[in-house]
Amino acid sequence: MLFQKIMTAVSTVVLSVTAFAVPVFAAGDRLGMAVEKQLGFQPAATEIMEHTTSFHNGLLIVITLITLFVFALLGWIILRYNRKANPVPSKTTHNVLLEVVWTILPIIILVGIGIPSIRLLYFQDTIPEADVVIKVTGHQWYWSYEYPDANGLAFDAIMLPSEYWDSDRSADVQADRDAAIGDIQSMLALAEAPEIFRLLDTDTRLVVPVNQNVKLILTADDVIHAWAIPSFGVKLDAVPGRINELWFNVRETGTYYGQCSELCGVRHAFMPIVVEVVSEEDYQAWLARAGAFYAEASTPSAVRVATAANK
Ligand SMILES: [Cu+2]
Repeated sequence: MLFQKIMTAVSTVVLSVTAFAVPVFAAGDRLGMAVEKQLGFQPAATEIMEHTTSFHNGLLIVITLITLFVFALLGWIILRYNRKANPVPSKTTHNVLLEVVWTILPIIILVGIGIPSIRLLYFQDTIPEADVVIKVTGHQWYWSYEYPDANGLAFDAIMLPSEYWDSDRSADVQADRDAAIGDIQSMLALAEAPEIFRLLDTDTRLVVPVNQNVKLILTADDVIHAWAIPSFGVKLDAVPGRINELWFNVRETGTYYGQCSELCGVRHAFMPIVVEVVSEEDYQAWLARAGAFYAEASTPSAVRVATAANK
């Protein structure tokens, strides 16, 4: 029968699409960034993202079943009750049982979705005891970071210019590019020069220790920005004159990328976020190096004045 053939075809298509979307894809050896031909989310680097991914996958099954059910009902009505197949229509207007079922069933489904959803929201929103606190400020169009517990260590993170990737770049640009890579390498004490990515890499990186609770205090100094790292499962607005908080605890060392996620002006797309997650020893060593390296360069003037007044 034609109807059955159509339904089989449709369910095959929907199910195969779902089957592709459900697994958490391993992104090869590269953590924390989108990869070519990726389907679904980036691999989860925190417990928050792990819960978010499995909640998403569960919901996908629910909405697929509902869609198939509604589609089947539509098909059934179109084929079984068209004018040719059913020339004398029924005059029925009410069916108490049916009406009770189609009210109660959606309520049960919504409550079933709502409970894990609210549980996840609270898990994200409840900030645990923080091991590291960092203040993040959004600007048009870059991010700046302050480590209040590290003698006012503060620096800006500005996107590396796209011309670094031009195939016909001049010797000057190449020299700048090499210097930028060299700075990242020496700040992080990497054995090899890091690979850099156009529109994603910044001149400095936010550095945090692995397996520790990191709390970010977010604000902005001009318009609303949003600080987001997909593989951490965090995305929060940075609002001028307000303080927002988020937390994450990353399980694996590596480089993780994100971008400003609130339309904030013409260069909104050009204020990426790079987080380097390192071991506790590397973190302490970085703090010592960064303290000296960034001290004069970018300590906010208010901190410099306060420090000078205390001397
Ligand atoms: Cu922004």
